[in-house]
Amino acid sequence: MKLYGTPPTRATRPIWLLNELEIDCEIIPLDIPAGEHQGAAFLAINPFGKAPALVDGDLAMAESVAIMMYLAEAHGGERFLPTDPAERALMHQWNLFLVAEIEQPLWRMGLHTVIYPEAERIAADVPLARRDCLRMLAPLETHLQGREYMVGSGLTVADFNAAYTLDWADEDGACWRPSPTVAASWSACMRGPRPRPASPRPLPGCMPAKSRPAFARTSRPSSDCCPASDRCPSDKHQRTNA
Ligand SMILES: N[C@@H](CCC(=O)N[C@@H](CS)C(=O)NCC(=O)O)C(=O)O
Repeated sequence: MKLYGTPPTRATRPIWLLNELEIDCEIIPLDIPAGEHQGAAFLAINPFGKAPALVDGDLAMAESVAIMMYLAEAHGGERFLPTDPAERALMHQWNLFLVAEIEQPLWRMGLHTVIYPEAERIAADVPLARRDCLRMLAPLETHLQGREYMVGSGLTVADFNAAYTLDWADEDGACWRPSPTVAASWSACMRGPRPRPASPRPLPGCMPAKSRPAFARTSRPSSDCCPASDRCPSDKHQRTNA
């Protein structure tokens, strides 16, 4: 089995699960700043031209959360998967919610602060994306009140996805800090036997590289919000990897 992509990209999601499930897999770095993900060799594996991608026998697939699900289902002995159909459905719901409703506005913030060429950035989209993200973080926080896990009574794929995505929100200028409830749920993942994979090198304009064992911070007042320019992902990388 081969997984293309390394932390801090979204490859972190499946790599974390590979580690937790102790699945033997070759991790193949992709030089995204050099455009390796757009080269013919990688496009033959993942026509989307993005990291991560997984190759397992005849299967070649993309999408970080879909890869996590495949790993848990095909190689994980049903670990991190609810057996109850209703709980499994809710795990899917939260996985899609995290990617569509939390990650997407975070990605918009990243695109329009550091990733797009400066001339193509739309500064006005950054506060809109931040607002959209905060609006969706609120029901997630409510959901976690009194719960240790996203779904049911144990860790599932959705918890690892949430820990990764919420760490990004915490890092990336959404002006959000995890409440103690979220922190408790999140730290269940971070405390797992296998720590979140750390970045081997900085990758400007992608993900926060920081790997932290636990979170105990409370929400900050909005007046404490930093301007996006002061909290861009690449800036974080510089500081994290310094
Ligand atoms: N929805 C995809 C997003 C993949 C994605 O955008 N990956 C980034 C790295 S974190 C990438 O390869 N970017 C290069 C590009 O967009 O050209 C997933 O979750 O796997």
